Amino acid sequence: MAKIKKRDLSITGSTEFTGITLKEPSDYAAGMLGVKVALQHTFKEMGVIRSFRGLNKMNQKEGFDCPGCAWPDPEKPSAIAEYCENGAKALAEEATNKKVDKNFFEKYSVEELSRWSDYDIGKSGRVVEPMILRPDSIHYEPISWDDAFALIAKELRDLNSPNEAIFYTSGRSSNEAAFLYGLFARAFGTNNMPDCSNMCHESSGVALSETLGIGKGSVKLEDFEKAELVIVMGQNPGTNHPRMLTALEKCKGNGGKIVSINPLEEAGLIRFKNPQTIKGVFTSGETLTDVHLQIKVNQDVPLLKLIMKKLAAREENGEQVFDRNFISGYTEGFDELLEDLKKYDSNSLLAMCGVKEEQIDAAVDLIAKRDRIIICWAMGLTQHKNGVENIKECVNLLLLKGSLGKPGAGTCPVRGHSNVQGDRTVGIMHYVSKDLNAKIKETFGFDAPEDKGVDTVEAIKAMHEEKAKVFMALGGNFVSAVSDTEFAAEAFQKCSLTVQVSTKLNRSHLITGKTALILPTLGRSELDLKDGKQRYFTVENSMGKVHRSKGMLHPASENLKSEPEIIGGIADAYFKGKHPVDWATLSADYELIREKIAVVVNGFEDMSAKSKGTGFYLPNNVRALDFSKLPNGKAQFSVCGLPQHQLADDEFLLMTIRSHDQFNTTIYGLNDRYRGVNNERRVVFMNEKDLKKHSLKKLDKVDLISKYDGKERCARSFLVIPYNIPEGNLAAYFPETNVLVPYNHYADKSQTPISKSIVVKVRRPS
Ligand SMILES: Nc1nc2c(c(=O)[nH]1)N[C@H]1C(S)=C(S)[C@@H](COP(=O)(O)OP(=O)(O)OC[C@H]3O[C@@H](n4cnc5c(=O)[nH]c(N)nc54)[C@H](O)[C@@H]3O)O[C@H]1N2
Ligand SMILES: Nc1nc2c(c(=O)[nH]1)N[C@H]1C(S)=C(S)[C@@H](COP(=O)(O)OP(=O)(O)OC[C@H]3O[C@@H](n4cnc5c(=O)[nH]c(N)nc54)[C@H](O)[C@@H]3O)O[C@H]1N2
Ligand SMILES: [Mo]
Repeated sequence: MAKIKKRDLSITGSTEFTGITLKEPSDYAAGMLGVKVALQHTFKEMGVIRSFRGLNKMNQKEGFDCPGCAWPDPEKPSAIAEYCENGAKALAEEATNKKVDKNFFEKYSVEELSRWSDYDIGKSGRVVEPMILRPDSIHYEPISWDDAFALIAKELRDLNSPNEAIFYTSGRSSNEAAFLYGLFARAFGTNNMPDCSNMCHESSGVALSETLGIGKGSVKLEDFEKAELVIVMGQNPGTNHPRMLTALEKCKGNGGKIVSINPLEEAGLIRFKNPQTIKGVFTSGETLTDVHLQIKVNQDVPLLKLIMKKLAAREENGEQVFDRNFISGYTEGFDELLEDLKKYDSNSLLAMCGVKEEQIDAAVDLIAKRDRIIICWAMGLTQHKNGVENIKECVNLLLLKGSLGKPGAGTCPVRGHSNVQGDRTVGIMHYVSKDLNAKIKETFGFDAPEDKGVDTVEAIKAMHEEKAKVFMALGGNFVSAVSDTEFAAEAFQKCSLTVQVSTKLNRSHLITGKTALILPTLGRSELDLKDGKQRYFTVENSMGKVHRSKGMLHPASENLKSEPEIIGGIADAYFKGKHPVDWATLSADYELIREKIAVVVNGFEDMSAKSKGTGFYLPNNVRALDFSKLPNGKAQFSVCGLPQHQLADDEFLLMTIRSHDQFNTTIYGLNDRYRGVNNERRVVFMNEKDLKKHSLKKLDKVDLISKYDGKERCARSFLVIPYNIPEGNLAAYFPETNVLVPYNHYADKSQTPISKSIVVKVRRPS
């Protein structure tokens, strides 16, 4: 193969249009069309028999956990199907029959592949053997597992300090794999453990820890049946958590109400046609949202302040709106909150959020008269400069109403990846936990490092400054998922080694360090056999419940290893038997890993037995109304400021969102069915008035430009779509728009990128 000096890569792939057609946006989610689309995807990728074998076991007891989102399974899973359209697509993507092998890489160079779109890269199939990209080559070639482990061990040994290595995790790993990975990083000597939740619910974790003493939500699935009111903020459940619609439907069926707060009128929040009910199949389905507040992007704090002012005014007029007993018994900071609210002028708040006052009054009326209230939220709240305060303001409202620690009430940050919460619980974090370190010392006999590691933002910076040289990822697609694609790609390419433990091919295999390894692993749905016996993993869902997941489909190749085996292989090659942990034995025996988790991590005692059936809940102090870890033993009200955006007349706030046909950077297809867009991802949704103002017509071609700290960034070639979105706001899909997000602009305290409020201009290409 030809010697090369520099790989000539395309950092962002193809920007070609794919042939758009437009329809009216849908006013309902799911229905029989959803079932049809789900089966189309699985049949195409997996064939008919394998599709039904897989789908029948997904989210069932003794089956495997859906590799999609983290929404919990009901106590009694449906006998017909406990999965949604997008879960079926996630399975199709993982269990595809297509293979990426040595012939594939002989045929295509990394240079050539880098010019493909993310869709085409992903559709090439499952990686079936370990591959290496050597410094002098533009083609991956096979490598044996042992040689791959030895190479990683050597690179790690050559570092000047353990902090020159970074160990990233995406939220699909099991508890067992994540625990082992965290243990290895600490044994190696670093807390450099960024993870996808840094870009996701970190803002929720910070806000909830500071106000309620636990970085997780407090509701259980059954609370949706008991809730009188569910407020859904900054979340698109119809696409990203479709099984949540069943919970919302039950809430409505029991007389509950739903308020949605979103700049878009998402189909899933309007109406749900449950394909498993007669009503869903033969009628127009269940209307979900009672009041929709079409808020301007990032104006949730002004809206919540206005709602709380209106509630306080009712209370002053003698109506009993606040839960005074709860406030005096369990909280601190109530008077300061009320004092602060007085400083704001209601009309200015109203103008900021851009919602009609009658609608806000309708929501206030629903809130005033109810106390079993759940607030759900996702990326629409977390990915802003004030992401942490957005969530603290939600907590304020729940505290005023006493809507915590009782049935049908509480916080519900709706998690993303299927085990992102579990990975954090069992030790994937870049900060230091003294308790965890002490338990590790006691159990494994080594000292875990005591200096804070890097999160995703700091990881990019460290690689760019060449302070970190080895990057390893347990799943995910770091280059495409993080902000500032071009900067991140430069950072990656400065590394001496990048290692990806992956199922499918993605851009982080093409934009790489000088040497790159792809270590192919078993997916969730696949049979994991050891000495002829079927093994299982455990995962934690969005509501803190841990349960088993047991794959059963024939693996994509005989040459795959499970994640714990890969981690164990690297650790064993690195330590060569000179470490208190017997890595080879531990990584081969998941039961032994579970025994260790049970002693190291709080709440996992006896986990093997307890994880059977529907599993067990981890401890949650909010459910028990125990705030003893917080100042004065009380839940904390917070005084939050207003979001600050000084936009010029020709500037917009852009939110980067998911289409109905993707899982983060994995592109299932090119349609966004509910929003009426077919066969195209390079689109930007814009208000009709803004089109006129900028003399634009439907489907005009534009570039999107952001400028931060004097640096201009450009995302090329988008088609303008007139859409029901507030004036001054835009929406477009990620990861295509990640080139626009400056890596060094993020939420205060949580460092979550500002992916939902990027200041941009729209420019006609010259
Ligand atoms: N099928 C599928 N399922 C997924 C994923 C996927 O990509 N595909 N991803 C998984 C992951 S990792 C995650 S984190 C979740 C993401 O789940 P979501 O957070 O639902 O995903 P987004 O598409 O980012 O949608 C954000 C929503 O917030 C709204 N929004 C944006 N800005 C604001 C704002 O300022 N205020 C308010 N009130 N609303 C706003 C948008 O209009 C949109 O409806 O889904 C998980 N599940
Ligand atoms: N602009 C913008 N950027 C965003 C967001 C946004 O809303 N806007 N959202 C952010 C959010 S919420 C998140 S969570 C991140 C997601 O960031 P990541 O988690 O890093 O990205 P994914 O696209 O979910 O990763 C997909 C890859 O994971 C690998 N994979 C899949 N299953 C498995 C498995 O079982 N094991 C292993 N080892 N690998 C597997 C496959 O190779 C696949 O290509 O992106 C963030 N980036
Ligand atoms: Mo996420």
